[in-house]
Amino acid sequence: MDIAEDLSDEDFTSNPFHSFLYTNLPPNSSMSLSDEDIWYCKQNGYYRIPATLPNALVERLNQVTDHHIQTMREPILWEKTKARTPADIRRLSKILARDPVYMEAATQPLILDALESLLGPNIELLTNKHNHLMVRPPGSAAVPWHTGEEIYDPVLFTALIYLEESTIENGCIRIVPGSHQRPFRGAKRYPGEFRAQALYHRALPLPMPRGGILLFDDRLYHGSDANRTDHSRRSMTLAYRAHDAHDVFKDDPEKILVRGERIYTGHPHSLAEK
Ligand SMILES: O=C(O)CCC(=O)C(=O)O
Repeated sequence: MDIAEDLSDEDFTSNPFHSFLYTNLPPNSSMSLSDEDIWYCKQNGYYRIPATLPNALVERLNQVTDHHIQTMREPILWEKTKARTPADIRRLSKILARDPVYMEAATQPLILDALESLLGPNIELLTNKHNHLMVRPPGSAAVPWHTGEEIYDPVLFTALIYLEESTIENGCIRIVPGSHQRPFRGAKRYPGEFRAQALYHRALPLPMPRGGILLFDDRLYHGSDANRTDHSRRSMTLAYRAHDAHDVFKDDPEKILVRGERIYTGHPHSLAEK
C-alpha cells in the first residue's frame, strides 16, 4: 500500500506536532510494528499508528455521520441534557450496521496490519463491544475514568478512529500508561469530577489528528475531559480480538472475521483427528 500517496496537506491540521508525527513516511511503508513498537505497546498499552486514513474516506465517514446526526437515527446515547436535538447526541451506537462506510474504515489495511503485529494473523471485529461513534458535541461532558475489560480477561484491542481532530481543548482521550498490567483489579469506573481523580494525575493526554488511529489494550484505564470548544470531536470506537485458538464456537455472529481464518489449533481427542 502506498500510504505516502494518500497523504496530502489537507489530511493534517495546522498542529505542527501532528504534522511532524504523521508525515514523511517512505512510500510503501508497512504498518506492521517493529519489535521496539511491540515492546513499547506491551509495556505502555497503547500505540498510535503513524499514518492517517485517506482524506476521501474521512470525508465520506463525516458525510454519513452528518446525515445520521441530522436525522437523529437511533440507537443514540444522549448527553445529559433535557433537549433531544442533533446537538445533544453524545454517541451513535451500532455503527457497523448503519452504513458500509464504517466497515470500510474498520477494515483498512493500515489498521489490520498494525493489529496483526499485536494480535496475530487471525483477527475478529466485535459487534457486541464498542461499535459506536463518539460525537462529543460542544459542551459534551467528560467520559469518566474507566477500564474496558477486567484485568484477567484475554487481550482485546480498542481502536479509536478519528473523524475530526482531537485536542486538549476538545477533550482528547487520556490514558494511564501501563495500567493494563496492574496486579490488582481496581474499580471498573471512577465517576465524579474528572480532574479530581487520582487517575487524572497519572494519565497522559493523547491528542490525535483527523484520520488518525489510536490502538490500546482495553484493560488500560482511560477517560476524556469535557469538550470546551464550539465544535464536535468525532471518533469511532471499535473492538478487535485474536481469534482464540481454543474458541471452539466458530460461527458466532457477533464476531466478524476481518483478517486470516478461523482455525482450530486445540488438542485433538483421538489419534484419528490428529
Ligand atoms: O474518546 C473518548 O472520548 C472516550 C472514548 C471511549 O472511552 C469510548 O469510546 O468508549
